[in-house]
Amino acid sequence: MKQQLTIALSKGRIYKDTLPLLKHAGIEPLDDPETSRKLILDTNFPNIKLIIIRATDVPTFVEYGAADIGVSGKDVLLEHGGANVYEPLDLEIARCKLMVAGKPGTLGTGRRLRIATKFVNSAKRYYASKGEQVEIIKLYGSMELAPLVGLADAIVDLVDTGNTLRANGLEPLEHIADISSRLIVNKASLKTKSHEVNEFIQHMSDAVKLNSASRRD
Ligand code: PRT
Ligand code: MG
Repeated sequence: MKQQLTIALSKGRIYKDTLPLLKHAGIEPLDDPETSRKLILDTNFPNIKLIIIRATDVPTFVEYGAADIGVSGKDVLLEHGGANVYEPLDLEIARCKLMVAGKPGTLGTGRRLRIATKFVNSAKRYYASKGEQVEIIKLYGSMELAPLVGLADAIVDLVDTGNTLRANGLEPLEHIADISSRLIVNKASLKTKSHEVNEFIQHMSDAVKLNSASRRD
């Protein structure tokens, strides 16, 4: 008898990029979270379920064992701080960069900067590591607006193509971290469901290798 596995995913780019990896492991959800309102999705494996939650909640569900496994952006893990979970695999999906961005010429004025971000902990850590005093303002979205309306001098945000910054007359100023999504695993599940969990990690690891090989072609 196979043990139950619950896998936590967020809608949007993480779901979209995780789906082909799951498919390589032979796992296919029986519903589409983008159109269905269901929060628990059955798969073609009776012992595997997907739960669909906010990206920032994934480490919490996995830490408390409400999900055995999750897929979480490194930005979320860094910001969450020491989520007590294993992080066995870089899935190399949903890649982007955590950056400081602002209007051209924002930096180097010697003035104490005001930084708007939803990544408060990561921003604090970054400026502390540089020994730079800044004032941080917590926002929950639309960070790009802050420098345009004088709320902040610069922002700390995720950048992928840079289109969002450009469209708002901003540019990347400093690189903080490369980001990709990670597989995270509940510590107890790794022991009590070790066969199922390790088999899943192995399948995903094979799928990542295939994915990166096909990117190089
Ligand atoms: O949207 P919601 O509030 O529900 O949650 P979320 O924003 O955490 O989720 P989602 O699905 O938007 O992002 C999930 C994960 O995808 C993030 O945690 C990152 O690890 C990863 N990821 C990869 C990104 C991006 N690329 C990205 N470009 N997350 C967000 N963006 C945003 C960025 O914040 C900015 O607004 O896209 C915009 C910039 O994109 P470019 O291409 O214009 O540079
Ligand atoms: Mg978003």
